[in-house]
Amino acid sequence: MAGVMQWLSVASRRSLVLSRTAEWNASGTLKTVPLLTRGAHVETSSARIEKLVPNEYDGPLVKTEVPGPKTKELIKELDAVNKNAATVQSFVDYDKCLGNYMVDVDGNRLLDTFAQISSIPIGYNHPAIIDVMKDPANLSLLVNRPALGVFPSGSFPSTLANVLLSVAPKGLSRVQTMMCGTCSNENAVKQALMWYRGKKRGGPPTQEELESCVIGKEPGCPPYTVLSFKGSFHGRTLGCLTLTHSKPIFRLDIPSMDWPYASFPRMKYPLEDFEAENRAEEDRCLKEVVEQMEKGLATGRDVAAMIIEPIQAEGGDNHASPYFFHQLQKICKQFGSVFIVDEVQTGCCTTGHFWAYESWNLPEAPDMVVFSKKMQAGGYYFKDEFAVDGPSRVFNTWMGDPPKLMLLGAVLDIIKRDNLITVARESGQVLLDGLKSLQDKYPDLLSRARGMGTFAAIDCKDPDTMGKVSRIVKNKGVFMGTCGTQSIRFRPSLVFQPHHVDIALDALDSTLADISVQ
Ligand code: PSZ
Repeated sequence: MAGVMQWLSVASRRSLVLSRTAEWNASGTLKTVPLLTRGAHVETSSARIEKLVPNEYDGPLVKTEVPGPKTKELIKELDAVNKNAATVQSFVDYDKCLGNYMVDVDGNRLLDTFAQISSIPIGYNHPAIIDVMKDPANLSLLVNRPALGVFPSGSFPSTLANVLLSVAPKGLSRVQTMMCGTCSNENAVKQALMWYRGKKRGGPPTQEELESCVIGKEPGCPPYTVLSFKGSFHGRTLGCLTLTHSKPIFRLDIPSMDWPYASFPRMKYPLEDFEAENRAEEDRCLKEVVEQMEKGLATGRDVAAMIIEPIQAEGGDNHASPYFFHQLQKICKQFGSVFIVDEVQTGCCTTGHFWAYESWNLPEAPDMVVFSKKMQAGGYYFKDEFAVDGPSRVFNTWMGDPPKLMLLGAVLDIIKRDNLITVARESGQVLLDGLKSLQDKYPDLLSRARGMGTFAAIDCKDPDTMGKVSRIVKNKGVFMGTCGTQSIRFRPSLVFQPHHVDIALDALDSTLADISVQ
């Protein structure tokens, strides 16, 4: 009964959100909110919904089993070429995708709450992005990819300043572009290590250092380390793998650096019922961090930097409180280490803040903030004092991709124009309320509903149930991601509105009902 009451209150709160949306846009047209699937059960909402992406579809449409026959055929074809196609979920007809809807080659139209592993900022084929690509004035930048370290275009400095620095974390006045999240982390960490060594050395490198470093020996290659956290994901290159501790598949068979790690808090939910336990859990983890820092100093293996995700994403959507991050920043300051925050997945508004770390209200920003995914361009912001101390210390052929910055410029305009941070907050609230109601309704199947903005997740009873949920819900027209060992996660784009949340929750509800009777 309690569950039903909560569900009703969610529904009424949801209609409040919708009617407010209608108020904002008097010219909004009446739209239906269909409840998907073969056989077409269609629900109609009386609310007037303004679609943030013009002409977006009204709902999912499932024509075949998902994955369908064409997708299965193409998986075989791809696998014959690369022998690595086992992860492919759908082949996509990108011409037909729009807004929150992904259309596959079998003609199935799925509401996409995963948005290409959390990397689509304003939906598929948003007109603002299409316009940038169609503009003939941008053509030469699109077809000539520069080696940015040596031959950038004349517009590059102003693009960095106007686009990337316009959303820079407060106090981080410098930015370095890169090509993906992993290589951004890799170079941010390298830059932090160089800074730390330079600070310790206090002058130019010695001849002995120059000679020893090229064969990977001390003193040129110092035994300094970077601390990371259990459950983390920072990328899959040789360097970043040492910092990644989520799943065996990432690290199996790869030699690794002997660098320290500490536990990341494992919070109990609902948070308000477990305040004391959760604080004790965070203190336990902080103690491990301090022990590692002290051990490093005592053994000459200084912890030069620490890297952490605001919410551990791949590792299972693990959250910690602002207190935890405040303490980490303090510890880094105390030990003279660089505090690096990996916002590759949390950045760009999805949590209801432009950068997730803003929710912690730190006395000052982290020393470095890494981005990619929804930002379209990869890279990292850093405080002036962490700048490289000479040419070619952070360098490669492309060092980024200027057209991605043009896209980001258009994305940021839309984020502002359509107030998408507020949309992420509102949709996030509806989503979390709905997940909590489902958890009350299916207590044997679901637990630990959690989220910040639309960056949300819920745990399934076991890994097998997670697999079932993701498979069945897809066949009801909604694509949902997974993370950790048994979580369903939501990573929609920023144009994911409350009426999309309704569709996703209805599909999840009906999926859980199916599983309950199995
Ligand atoms: O399996 C994989 O390699 C995956 S699945 C999702 C990711 C990687 N996420 C990428 C990611 C991230 O979530 C965080 C917090 N930091 C770094 C990365 C690496 O970014 P990419 O994949 O762009 O190199």
